[in-house]
Amino acid sequence: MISPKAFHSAFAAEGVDFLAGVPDSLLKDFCAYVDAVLPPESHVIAANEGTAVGLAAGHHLATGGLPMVYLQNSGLGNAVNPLLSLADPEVYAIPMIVLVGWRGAPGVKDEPQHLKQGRVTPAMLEAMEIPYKMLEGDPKAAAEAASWAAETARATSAPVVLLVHKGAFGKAEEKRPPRAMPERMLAREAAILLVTAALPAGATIVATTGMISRELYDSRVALGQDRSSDFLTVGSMGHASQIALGIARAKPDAKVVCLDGDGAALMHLGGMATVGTSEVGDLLHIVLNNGAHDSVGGQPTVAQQISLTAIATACGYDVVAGPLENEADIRAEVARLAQVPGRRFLEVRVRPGSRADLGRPKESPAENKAHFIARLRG
Ligand SMILES: Cc1ncc(C[n+]2csc(CCOP(=O)(O)OP(=O)(O)O)c2C)c(N)n1
Repeated sequence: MISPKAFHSAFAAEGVDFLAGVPDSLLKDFCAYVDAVLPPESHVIAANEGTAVGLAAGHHLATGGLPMVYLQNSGLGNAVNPLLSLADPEVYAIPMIVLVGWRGAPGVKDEPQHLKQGRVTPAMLEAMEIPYKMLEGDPKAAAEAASWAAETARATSAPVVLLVHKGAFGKAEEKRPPRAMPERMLAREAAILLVTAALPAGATIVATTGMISRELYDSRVALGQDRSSDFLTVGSMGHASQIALGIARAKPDAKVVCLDGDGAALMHLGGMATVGTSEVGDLLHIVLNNGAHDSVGGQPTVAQQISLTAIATACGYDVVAGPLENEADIRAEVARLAQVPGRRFLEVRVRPGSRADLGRPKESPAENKAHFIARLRG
């Protein structure tokens, strides 16, 4: 396996002096290592993969340095635009090394949302005319790939990609110590249970990517509750609020709720401006803010350093509440917000972390969709 420390040192020796990216489960030990050892001036956890390319480009323009961008292949789509219209040699010709976690690589068992993206990732890179090499767990090959990537990026003044297989990285040699957290802070799953219990039965829930959807599903199974009003957004991180908005616009009589994550809300923050300025009668947007990308390793987001509620207010939501942490407050506020009309926003602060035995939905996305639309369209 590749040591995150040795891998980072190999790139540092090649002159890579700035990193930006969005965390990924396959890269989580590399992400955790760089998050622990690099000072804030040389590492940024970006809002989305496209903005990471922008940050890398700005760094190169200012310093001439060679930046690295890291991302999961799910986020390649977010990065395509600035890779092709900013960094591309036919536009501004910005050298950068792009480390891509290859979920859904052919032959590797993975979740449904990763299979197509995994299968087409090399073809996407070929179509984009970006040179790439694959990285498995061999440390010697990784060191050679670092030299190849740096030389090629500089020689062509363009992005190059390293496509990283599952299990390629060993454990992070250093990790940022866990954030101090009040003992009584709610777990996300407990908050989901409180919210669903306080909502009217049959409310239409659109849940975001990662553990929020998995915990919603598991809690329904454990309680023997109907799941046909839950849409589990297994992929397309950051789009749950817009899916909910699309439903609420088309179905004014439906009680529509978005269960969002802070990383997802930040990824496409502009969506809040669209919600806040849309003529929509009934949409409750709840962000479960744990200040982390918990689903892929717990790397921090900036969501607890900013005010999501101030953003919601400024975007024009009709009613804004929170941040709340306390059980009784959350129960009462969800029950109140469920009764008032308009675009409502609630921020709930929760602790990072999940149950070790958290399951995954047994239904496929197609089955989830079939049950969901049968109920929604009646
Ligand atoms: C476009 C895209 N980028 C990255 C990922 C990988 N990913 C899946 S869940 C997740 C973190 C979500 O964080 P947040 O919304 O805060 O929810 P939490 O996991 O903390 O509950 C990431 C980065 C993805 N699925 N899609």
